[in-house]
Amino acid sequence: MKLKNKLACLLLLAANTLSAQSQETNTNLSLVNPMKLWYNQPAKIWEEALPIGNGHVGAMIFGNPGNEHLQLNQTEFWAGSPYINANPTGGKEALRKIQQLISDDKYQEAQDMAAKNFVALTAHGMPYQPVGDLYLKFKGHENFTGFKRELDIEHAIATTTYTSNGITYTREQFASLADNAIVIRLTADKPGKLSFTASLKTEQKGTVVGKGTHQLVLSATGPEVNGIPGLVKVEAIVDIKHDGGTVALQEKTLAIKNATAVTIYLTMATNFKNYHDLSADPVSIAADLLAKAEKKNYQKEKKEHTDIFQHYFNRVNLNLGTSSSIQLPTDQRIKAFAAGTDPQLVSLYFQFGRYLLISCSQPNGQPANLQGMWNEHVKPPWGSKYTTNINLEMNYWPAEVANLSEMTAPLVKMVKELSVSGQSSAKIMYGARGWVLHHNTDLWRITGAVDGPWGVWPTGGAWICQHMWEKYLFGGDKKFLADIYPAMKGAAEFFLDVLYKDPATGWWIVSPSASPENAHQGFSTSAGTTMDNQLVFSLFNNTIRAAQILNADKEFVNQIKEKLTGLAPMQIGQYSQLQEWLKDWDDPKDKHRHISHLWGLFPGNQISPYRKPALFEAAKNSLIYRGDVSTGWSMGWKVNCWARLLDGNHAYKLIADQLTAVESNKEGGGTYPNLFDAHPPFQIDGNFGCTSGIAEMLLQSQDGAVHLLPALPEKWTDGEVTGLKARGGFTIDMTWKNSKLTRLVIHSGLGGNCRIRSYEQLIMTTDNTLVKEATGDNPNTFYEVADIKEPIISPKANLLYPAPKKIFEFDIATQAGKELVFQF
Ligand code: FUC
Repeated sequence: MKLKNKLACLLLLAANTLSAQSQETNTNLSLVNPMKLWYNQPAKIWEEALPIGNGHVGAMIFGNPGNEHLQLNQTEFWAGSPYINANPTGGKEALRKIQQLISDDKYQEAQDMAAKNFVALTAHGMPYQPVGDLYLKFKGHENFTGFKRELDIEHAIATTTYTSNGITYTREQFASLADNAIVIRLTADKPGKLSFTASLKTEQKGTVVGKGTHQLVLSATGPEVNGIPGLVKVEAIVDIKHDGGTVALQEKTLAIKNATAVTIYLTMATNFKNYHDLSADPVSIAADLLAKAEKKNYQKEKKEHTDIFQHYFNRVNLNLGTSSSIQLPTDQRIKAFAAGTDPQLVSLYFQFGRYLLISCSQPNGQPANLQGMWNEHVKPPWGSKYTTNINLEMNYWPAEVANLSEMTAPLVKMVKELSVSGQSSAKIMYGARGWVLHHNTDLWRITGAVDGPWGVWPTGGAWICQHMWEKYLFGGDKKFLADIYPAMKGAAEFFLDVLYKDPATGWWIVSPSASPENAHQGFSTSAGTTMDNQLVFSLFNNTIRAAQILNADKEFVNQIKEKLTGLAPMQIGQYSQLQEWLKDWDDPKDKHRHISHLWGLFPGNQISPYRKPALFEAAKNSLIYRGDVSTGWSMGWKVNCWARLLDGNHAYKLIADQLTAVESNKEGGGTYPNLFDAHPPFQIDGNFGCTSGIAEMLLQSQDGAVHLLPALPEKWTDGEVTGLKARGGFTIDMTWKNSKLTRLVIHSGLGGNCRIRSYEQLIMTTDNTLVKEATGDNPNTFYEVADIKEPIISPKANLLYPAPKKIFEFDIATQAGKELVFQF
């Protein structure tokens, strides 16, 4: 009570004065921090082009005055057709033999057998496909001045302007969130000066034909791959609306002459209904979409699109400081970032991650794939599909904390689908109940093992179920929990059936498996890897808690509890590292891009400085051994890990590593001129991973409290963030000056206790009654933390147990729908 009274003294503003204040802040922010990617020249390569998308259709825009190029995608257009890929030669007998071979340390034989009996006969999954390209040719516009192209990520509109022959031309493009169409508006600043031709091309098996006087229609079918027939049909329609002038069809080209303004509508649709049904009619869907979009005039369409986009985008503002660097084009800013004078590039990169998620992951669409939704290749890197041993999950790391929860809708749908399609792999390959997912899936929701023995990793289901549980922790929606619980239960059921009792230790482990894509002594195949132990531990815990909240399955819960207590604990090895494998095989010189054993640090919540500090120290040692510079997504993951290790300067260093300019696929990991992440090649996970990492530096809530500014780097002395989300249904705004928190707003969505944690030096208060030692327990069940087992520590380890930074915590009672404002 005493604490609360003291806190009440700090309460400065009543809730109803708040909205006026935040609005003022927002306006200021957008003035000093324009959310634009811009360039002084057209894109020469795809990685310079600018992405637009609405979760269904998308384009990469090159902005070339003489020959505009929009590379087109539709998220349901993939190779192949419905299939399952569980290797039928697997099964219980092969499984027992492989498990025995691993227990006998016969890894070569075990791996050979796993490859033969468990890897799919179709070898890989099906690749995501490009639909084609729209070209707009403007004769005589090869010579131009005053060129600028930009992507305004606050309005989700791409614009190109230039002057040619004394006329200024403007092109505006967006993938409408209001109607499922790409809309292109071309204008000239003098009447009748707009003349060009429009054509469609495709590398796919198909045709382009003209229709009437002002339409082009592309009809194509996806390719067959590895014996799976290509049966996805796509239809794209281009329709021209013009103010003044004429339009005529010349074979397969539309010729527009002497117009003043032209609006091009482009719709795309497929025959895909769901992962086992291709009975939709792309022709009528594409035509209906077109008719619907064209009912509105351009300005109305644009406004509706922007309004929907901003409903999501405007929830979060981030200001980490301003500098004159914003006067430079984006490609030059990336090159200059290492100089350390452009804090706004970090906020731009953060918001670009949010822009990308809104643009490529929408309800009723497909989840963001390895390239989000933007792919120009018929044979894309790794199939541009879904790699589930890090990449798919990383795409969704920013979704909750960066206030874009709705964007997880396609992931939730995918989990439900996998929980059905994965039953065949569980049964055929393991003779088990429930469902399993290995390290890849595609449009057809395959769940068997692919690629090679490293694909025999059956814990993908446990990982994506973690996202479902986390979604509940952030939003507190019990209906959602009840809806997704059967998928969590099925994932847990699989492990109840397949866990193997390690003869050497007596622990329940996953066998065979791998530590994603790393090898011990030259072998992928192993058992009881740390990541698997952490994943199954979380899945079991979360499923128990979900069942208890829903008052369901008491007997089942008891079964899980029994196995949970027998799972392998985390182990600290001879180099004082968190062991990656069950045995102490780690090589401190290993720089492998995956840091799978640190799953428990991030995205999991099993390693904390305030509970079992030995694990925290060992995780830190492991990360130091692994090094910083790596593939794009690996650096993105490390930003999050250093944030969780509460080292803001090291997290910032990783952001700088990730913002290293990369201009070709022959260079290392970093960032392309269009701010896309370079694995290399382009992979969108690095964008999302780093976006999440920036949020984790400012706010964490996985450890029993809402930790304010947990990993603020020295470079971000002053800043402001509004709208970040914390577990327990809280939305947090913070302002800090001279590295001290000056203002805090807690918006409570669900009510209940909010336990705030921060560093002593961060909050300017001398009121010691506020200081309360962290205990780790929390009355708010939403972010209650699981009881982690004591680690086993090698006698050779030399742990130092440095004292963690001094923190304090205080509890605040909140009311649902109310805001509390503190000024320090
Ligand atoms: C995993 C990673 C690779 C790449 C691929 C798509 O296999 O190990 O680095 O990101 O997924």
